[in-house]
Amino acid sequence: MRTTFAITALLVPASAFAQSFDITSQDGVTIEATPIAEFNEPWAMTFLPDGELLVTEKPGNLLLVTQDGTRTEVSGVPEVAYAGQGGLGDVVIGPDFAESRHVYISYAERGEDGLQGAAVARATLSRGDGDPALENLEVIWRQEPKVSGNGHYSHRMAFSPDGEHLFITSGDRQKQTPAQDMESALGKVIRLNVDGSVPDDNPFQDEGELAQSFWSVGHRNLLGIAFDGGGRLWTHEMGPRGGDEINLVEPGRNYGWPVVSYGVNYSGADIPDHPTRPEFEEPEAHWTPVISPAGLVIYSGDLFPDWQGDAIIGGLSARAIVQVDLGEQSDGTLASETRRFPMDARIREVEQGPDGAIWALEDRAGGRLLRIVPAGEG
Ligand SMILES: [Ca+2]
Repeated sequence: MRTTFAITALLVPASAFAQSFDITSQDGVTIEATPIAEFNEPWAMTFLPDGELLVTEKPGNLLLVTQDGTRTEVSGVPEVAYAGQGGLGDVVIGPDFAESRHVYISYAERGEDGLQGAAVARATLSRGDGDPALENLEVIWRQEPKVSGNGHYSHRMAFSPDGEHLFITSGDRQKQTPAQDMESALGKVIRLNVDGSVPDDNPFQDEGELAQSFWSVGHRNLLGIAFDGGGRLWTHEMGPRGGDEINLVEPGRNYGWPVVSYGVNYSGADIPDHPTRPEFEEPEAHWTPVISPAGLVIYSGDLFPDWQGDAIIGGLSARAIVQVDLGEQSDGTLASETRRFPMDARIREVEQGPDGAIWALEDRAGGRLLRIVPAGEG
């Protein structure tokens, strides 16, 4: 009988379990989420032009997923350093994907002496007659220097709206002070040409070769980066104990970590707030207690017309989807949390689907892919 039960369970399609559920924000807005598929430590996703998704799993798997949850493994992923916060990271498609089929992945890689660092590779996503594969994979960026530990790689990616440049978040690797060091790529936002070469119009031209790849400095752990409809670049980053931030990122600016923060160190030692040091950029909004932001999309769809231009952020410790208005606020900043939806799970990643639905990935083993629409429209 046991065998029969097991076989029966395997034959039931995943969609049979896809019971939609409603989530209501504290201000009474209700959304409806439908589970589409489950993953093992999903980390990032992106949509292809045909509406299928690429989903990464931190242990090193890349999956091609249809909107009804059918998954196919994509071969050709390089070996990743899977430990702690490290492993396979982000996935984005190239601006010219329709012609080139270029896919960019980020991941943690091992170096010598047990040291590790983030890397970004570009490959061609082949379909052909067989299973999907990454081909002609080429590493186009390596986070320098490799260091010990396996936290704060960041390695999230976004392309500029004109398709000319790739932006990569490079976390401080929990080493803090390198974020202010122009001879270290840790704690920076990186700007490259789409082939990985360094543009000659980046802001730090006279501070050494490595610094020529920097767009902004003084960052901690940035798990979200996105351009808004007006071409402005936004990132969020995790503070230490308190002090999560959303920042409008402009070239050549210094965002202050670890000299200033609205948080305090895990040791309990205070860190001066931003206004004490006007040479550093103030975040547009900050959170204490933290939300642990992961994943960022600036909404532009029609399903939630009132949300156009808002930032949608996954919250790990907040176990929520956090909506942030990006516009002139009464306190002079450009961002303010509007509402949050309690998801009863750590949210690792958010995306906007082709029809304007919001898609979210829960964190950790068994993390579900959720399709989210206004309540009653599922
Ligand atoms: Ca994504």
